[in-house]
Amino acid sequence: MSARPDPSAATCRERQAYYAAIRPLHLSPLWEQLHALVPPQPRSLCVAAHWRYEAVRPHLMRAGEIISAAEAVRRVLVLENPGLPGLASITQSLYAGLQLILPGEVAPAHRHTQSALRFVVEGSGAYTAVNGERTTMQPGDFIITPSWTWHDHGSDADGPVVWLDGLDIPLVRFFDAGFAQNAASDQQPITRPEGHSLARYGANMAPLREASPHGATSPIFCYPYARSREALARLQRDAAVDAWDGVKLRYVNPLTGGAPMPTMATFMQLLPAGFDGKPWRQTDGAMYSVVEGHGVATVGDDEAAQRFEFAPRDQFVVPSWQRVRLQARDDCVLFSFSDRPLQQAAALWREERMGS
Ligand code: 1HN
Repeated sequence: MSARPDPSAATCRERQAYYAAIRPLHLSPLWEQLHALVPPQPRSLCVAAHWRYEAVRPHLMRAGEIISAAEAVRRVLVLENPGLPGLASITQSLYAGLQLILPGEVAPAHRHTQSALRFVVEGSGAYTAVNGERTTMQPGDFIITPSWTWHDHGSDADGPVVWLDGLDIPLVRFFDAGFAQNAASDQQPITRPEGHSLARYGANMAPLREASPHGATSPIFCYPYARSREALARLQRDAAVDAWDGVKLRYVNPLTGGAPMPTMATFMQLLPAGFDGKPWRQTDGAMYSVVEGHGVATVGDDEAAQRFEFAPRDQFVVPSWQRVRLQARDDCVLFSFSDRPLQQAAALWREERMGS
C-alpha cells in the first residue's frame, strides 16, 4: 500500500474531536481499524503450547481428592490456551480439557448443543453412555457425543481413567446457540448392547431403511484404537510415507465420507522412527494428543519457533497458520482435532506445504 504523509497535529486533533462527537451515536471510523480487520495473513491470539502429562497428572489426581465427579459434574482441568486466558479455549474456536473419573464414580447425565469428542489418554474400564448405549473406554479410543444427546460417564475400572475432551464451546458461544439441560436421573437407561452402533455402521455397511440417528454427526459412537492403529501399521508397511504428515488418516462419518462431527475433524497419524518431517501450515489450528512414542514438534517461524519434546499422553496445540514440523525418535502415534469442516464449508481453509 502506498505511503501517505502523516497528518498534521491540527488535523489529528480535529479528527479526535470528530471521533469523540460520533461515539455517543455508536459510530466509529472504519479507516482507523481497517488494516487490523483484514490482516494480510492470520495473526492468531492463540499461541503454541505444550502440556507434559508428567507435569499435569499429579494435579489431575489431586483434583480427584478434593472433589468428586458427582459434585464437580465434570471433573476437568481445562487446557487453557495461554494466549486466550479465561476463555476456556484451546484455539479461537475449540475447547480442550482433561477429565478424570475414579472407580465407582458417576458424572451425571446432561445434554447440550455443544458437540464433544473424548480421546482416551490413560486407563481402561470407564464408560460413557449416549443414546441408550454404553462404550467402555480403552486408551486411544476416539468417542463421540453428538450435539443435544444425553450423556453420562461412569467407571467400573480399578484405577483412574483420564480422557481428553474436545468441544466446540467457543464456536457455539460465538453463534449464541448454546442450550443445555440436566437429566432427571444421573444415569440414562441402557437400551442397546455395547458395540451396537459399531456393528450397524462400522463394518463399511449401513442399514437399509434408517435415517442417520444423529443427523450430520457420525452414527459411530466409538472408533476403537485397535482398528485405527492396525490401519496405520499396514500403511506404514505397504505405502509411501508422506514427507509432511507421515502416515495420516482422517476419521470419517461412514454415511457421508465427511468429518465425524459438523464442527470438528479428527485425525490419527503415525510418524515412523527417525521421521524428519517437512514444514507446513494450515488455517485450522489443531490440538494434538500423543498416544505413542517420543518426538519433537517445532511450531512457529525460525527465531520465534517453540520446540516441544513430546512423550506419550502429552497434549500440545498448534495455532492457525503457524509453521509446524514433526520429528520422531521412535514410532509415534498422534491424534489431533480441529475446526476444519467449518472452515471448508465456508471456503476458508488453506494449507501450505513447504519445501516440496
Ligand atoms: C461436558 O459436558 C463434558 O460431558 C466435558 O464430559 C467437558 C466442558 C464444558 C461444558 C460441558 C462432558 C465440558 C462439558
